[in-house]
Amino acid sequence: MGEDYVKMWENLGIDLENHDCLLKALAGFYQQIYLSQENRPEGMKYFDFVVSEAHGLRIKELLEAKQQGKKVVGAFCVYVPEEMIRAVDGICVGLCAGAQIGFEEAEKVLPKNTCDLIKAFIGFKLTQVCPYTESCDLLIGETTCDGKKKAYEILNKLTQKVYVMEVPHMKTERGRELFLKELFALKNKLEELSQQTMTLERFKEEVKVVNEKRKALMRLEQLRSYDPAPISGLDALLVNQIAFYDDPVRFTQKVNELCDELEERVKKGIGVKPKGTPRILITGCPFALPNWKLHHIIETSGAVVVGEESCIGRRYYNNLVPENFTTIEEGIKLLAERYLKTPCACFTPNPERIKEIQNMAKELKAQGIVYYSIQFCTPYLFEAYQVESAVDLPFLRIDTNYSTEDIGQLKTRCEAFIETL
Ligand code: BJ8
Repeated sequence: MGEDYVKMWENLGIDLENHDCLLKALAGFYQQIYLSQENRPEGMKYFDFVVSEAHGLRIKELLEAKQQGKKVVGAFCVYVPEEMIRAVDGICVGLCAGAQIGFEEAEKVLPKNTCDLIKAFIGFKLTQVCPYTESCDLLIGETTCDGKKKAYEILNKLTQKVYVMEVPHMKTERGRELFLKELFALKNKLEELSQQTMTLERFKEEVKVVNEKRKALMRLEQLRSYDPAPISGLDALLVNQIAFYDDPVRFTQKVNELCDELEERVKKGIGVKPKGTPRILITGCPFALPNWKLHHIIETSGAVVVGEESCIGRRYYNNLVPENFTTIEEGIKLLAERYLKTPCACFTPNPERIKEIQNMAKELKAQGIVYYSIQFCTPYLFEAYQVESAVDLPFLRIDTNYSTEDIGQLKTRCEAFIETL
């Protein structure tokens, strides 16, 4: 990344020394994990570029937009509706973190038995390494799991920028009413922040923009159903991760271009791995950027990952918001319905998730399921039992964290599992 960004990072309050370590580590991992893959689609070049400029050009764009009066809003969960943020001229960025940075500092303020996703976003803040967090005018938290809920109190103490929306834990009539009221309250908060009143026209426009992004991601997923798989799980994961940072219109266009190329590959029978390579569906916790560990292990152990039942995956792009509403109230109601279809393990009961896994396994012709939970993530660890009893495929549970220490052991387990498929 160019020298000219240093001033920008300094102005944002980034700790340049810590940040430099992060960028160097990231570049090394990227080279080793991504650029060493064979037969990657040409269309991945754009996403490589986005990664290389994630802390540079994209931050510059955000800061320029802020100068024009736009607000940058950070979110940690796919229950936060980006359509509403965009409808008041805001820019939504995902802030979940997928690297073991600042854990020593984080463990001074969080219990040690907190999941790494939470430790990472608190650690990133405490060590001042995330230009996205530092660019945000508002951070939207949500009442999903206990760890996140309580961590937002600490994050607010550190930033004074956190707004928490209440997400129910049951999809009952009362739960739905609560969520709808929360979306109306969020609308007020966003209007107050942006000093703009949401208009019907703009809201409809942004619903369409986000729908188009979700459609493109679903198109990409469907292309992974072919054998040989035209794209690696690692590359598809990267596209899904970038969905939370990039400009949505540009991103959608690039995903569609990539899909055009993949369709050509499918027609010609070109794949990233030979036909007949064992196919894995991953289900579980989200893979925040740059968490590529499990995909890398699986794909260097003789299999290909063909889908993710995850928030960095189908939970994010499945289900669209109908676009034919005629009032803002009606639109928010449709938005609430769409978001409440997301089958997060923080809900009880959560039978929709099992159905989704079964559908995905069938549609993507998966031969085995890898159940991924981040250590100490109670909701997903608990749900493993229900999922395992309901699916009719070989099943491997992986309970891990962001460290590299268990890679050898996980690789041995994955190889043994894949051999049985
Ligand atoms: S909709 S999965 S993004 S809450 S891994 S922090 S659950 S202890 S991330 Fe999530 Fe929204 Fe649900 Fe998706 Fe807690 Fe588990 Fe940690 Fe987690």
